[in-house]
Amino acid sequence: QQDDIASPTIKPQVAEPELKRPAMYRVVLINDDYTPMEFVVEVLEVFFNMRREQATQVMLAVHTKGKGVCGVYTKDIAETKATQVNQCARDHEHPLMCEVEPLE
Ligand code: TYC
Repeated sequence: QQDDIASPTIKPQVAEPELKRPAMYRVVLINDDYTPMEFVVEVLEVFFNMRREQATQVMLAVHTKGKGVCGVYTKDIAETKATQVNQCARDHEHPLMCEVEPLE
């Protein structure tokens, strides 16, 4: 009987702190031949809160390199931003494409 007390089968439940950081995702803009540069700059200003100078730099980087990062966010926010950009592009009849890719 004493052994049962010394080696209990019910372990005390100790709450461990949850300290994991959320997975992060890149929102990426893809180059194409038809979307006007000015439209891309405005998209970066409106949806990614960039100033005109930075928006212009990112747009030109996408234009020359083929794609470029607009920002890094948690999954829900990244997917919402990409959806908003793609919808806005469709609304204005531009082929601009925005994608989400996991970081790491
Ligand atoms: N290549 C386009 C042009 O010459 C501009 C552009 C830049 C389009 C970035 C899409 O993601 C893009 N008008």
